[in-house]
Amino acid sequence: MKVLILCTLVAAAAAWPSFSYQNDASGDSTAKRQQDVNHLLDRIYDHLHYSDLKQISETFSPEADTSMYTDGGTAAHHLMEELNDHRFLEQHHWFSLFNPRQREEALMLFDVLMHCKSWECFVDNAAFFRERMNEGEFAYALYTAVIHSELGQGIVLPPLYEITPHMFTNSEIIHKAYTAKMTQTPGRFEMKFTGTKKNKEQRVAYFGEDIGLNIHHVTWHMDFPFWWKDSYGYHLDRKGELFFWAHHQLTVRFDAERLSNWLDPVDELHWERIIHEGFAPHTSYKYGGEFPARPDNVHFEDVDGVAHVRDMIIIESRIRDAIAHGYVTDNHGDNINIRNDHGIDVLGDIIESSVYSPNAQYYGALHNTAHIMLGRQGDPHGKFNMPPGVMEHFETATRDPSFFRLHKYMDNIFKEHKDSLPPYTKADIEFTGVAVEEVEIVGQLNTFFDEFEFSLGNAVDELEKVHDVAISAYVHRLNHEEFSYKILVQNNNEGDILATVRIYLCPTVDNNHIHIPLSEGHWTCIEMDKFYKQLKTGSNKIDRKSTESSVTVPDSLSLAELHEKTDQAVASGSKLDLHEYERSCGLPARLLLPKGTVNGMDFDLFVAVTNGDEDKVTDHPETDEHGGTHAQCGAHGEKYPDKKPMGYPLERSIPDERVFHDVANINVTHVKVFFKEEH
Ligand code: CUO
Repeated sequence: MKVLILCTLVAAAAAWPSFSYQNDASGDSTAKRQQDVNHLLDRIYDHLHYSDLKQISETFSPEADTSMYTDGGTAAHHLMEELNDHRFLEQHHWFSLFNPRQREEALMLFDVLMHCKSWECFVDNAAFFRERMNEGEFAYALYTAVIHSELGQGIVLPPLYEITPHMFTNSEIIHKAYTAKMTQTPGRFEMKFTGTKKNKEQRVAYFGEDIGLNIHHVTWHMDFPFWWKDSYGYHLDRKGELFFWAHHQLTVRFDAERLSNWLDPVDELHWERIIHEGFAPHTSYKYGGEFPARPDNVHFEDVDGVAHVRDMIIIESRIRDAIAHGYVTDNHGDNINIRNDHGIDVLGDIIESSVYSPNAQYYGALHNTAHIMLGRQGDPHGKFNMPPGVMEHFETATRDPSFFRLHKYMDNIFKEHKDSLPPYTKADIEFTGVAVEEVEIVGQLNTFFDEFEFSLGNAVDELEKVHDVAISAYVHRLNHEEFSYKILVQNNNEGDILATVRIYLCPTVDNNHIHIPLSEGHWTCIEMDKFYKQLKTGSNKIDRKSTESSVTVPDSLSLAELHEKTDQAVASGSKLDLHEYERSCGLPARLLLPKGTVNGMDFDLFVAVTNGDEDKVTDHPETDEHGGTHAQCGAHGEKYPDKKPMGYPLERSIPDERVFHDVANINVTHVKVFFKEEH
């Protein structure tokens, strides 16, 4: 069995793309490719506005020259058959990735784009099918193909909240935008968080409804799609573990926001108990009406055509059984040992479930099915012909408090597995000769709400005789002052050594002001940063800025900025380098700190400096950027740049926290996070 796994890994590694050029095979510059993508996505619900693309869409024939594809035109032929048979979902209709047929259609186009040898083929097919396919399917296929095709290297995808604003904006604001357009009156509208103060959950709506967080979440699922097959070109390294870790971090962040707002941690979902929180989304589809609401305290209902509640309980117990046994059974009847570092990756694939699941027949798709079950509780038998719920779209799911209940539930299953592994010993976590002597925060851990504006230009329809007017929404977003860490490390070894520095922020006091010991609190720590550092002999001072965190990404460029920079580069023939914006997956940098409280919320800053030579996967780990957001989003097309389990060394049970206090290479410093009402 071991030999077989190794062979598979070697084969997958050989297929990884190089992702290393500025121009594609046909010589198209990054600027031109970026401009094509900007134009393809511009006013997505309307016909193409740019004459070159418009002409392509009218004259191009996807099957005329099959030598432009790496599969001899098989995918294009398949898609054309569906088109000619009039089987496509109509335009001006909602699209949900969880709808199997709609997903299949979007992936047929994705498949065509992934098989293009040149950018010309890519853009010709995109223009052709944009005019003929459902807009949501088209946008999904284009986004994922730009992310995963080598031809998309260097292209920045515009923020989805400006391409499909309905999925990110309250219905009230969208109505105001229409009025502004029809009355030709420019408008700038304040978007408030959903609900009223009568609902305690509204206190933390700023987190689940943060448009940057929504982008991180939806893009994570595009970077690591559950439908991904390695035949698309390469293997997504540690996808199952990343599913666990990225969502574990969303869960602990949400709980830290709750603590900041005098709320208890979120409780887990339970199939046989009521769903406590209802949700009224106040959000509408562009086409398809209002997102359905769910009242408080409903019992889980079977959902016609999806699953019985009983199925979910059975699947859960099969997974828990596997954890208790320490192995899963694959679809050939062979056992895969999960009581090791790799087990979490297998479990992630099983629980989501993704195509990587070794036995989806037996272990089902607990997470994906749960999203649909929760999305449909307002109309479980389809009596009212309601469109899918917010839980059935990754861009809207975190708005619903049941999202965090669901993910707490799955997080606890992952914890059951992590608790089944032996705790780390002193020898495991020690870094001989290395001591972290002091950790200091330079600056203040101060948070505040900022005001952010984004365009609603794409929310309203295009009309020939009605001119565009400036329409935007502004929202309040959690932000923080920039700070940096000063870490003094003594290296008593002879010569330079490579270190991995991991920084976590762990709440230390619960909502009743009871101290949380590390034996419990280790599971609630927020990952702040992870990086490699070469240590010279003697004393070392590490200065690391909050903005350098490998967990976060900077604010996206607006659509207008993206158009402007691109058009300038194309017009002047200059190089377009937007690489710092290339990854949209990653927590927005301004969300790095939880809100905290006015009087200061207590945390332990946990800094572990361990042996980097044991962790590295490349020769120059200190200078490799790995896309800058690798901690929870991996590195595109590359191995995850850290061999240790995600969450190391805090992810296993800690029955005796003295093990951590006894090693010199781990430092715990008490800090407070202050929320500034006036900033
Ligand atoms: Cu991200 Cu449930 O996995 O939404």
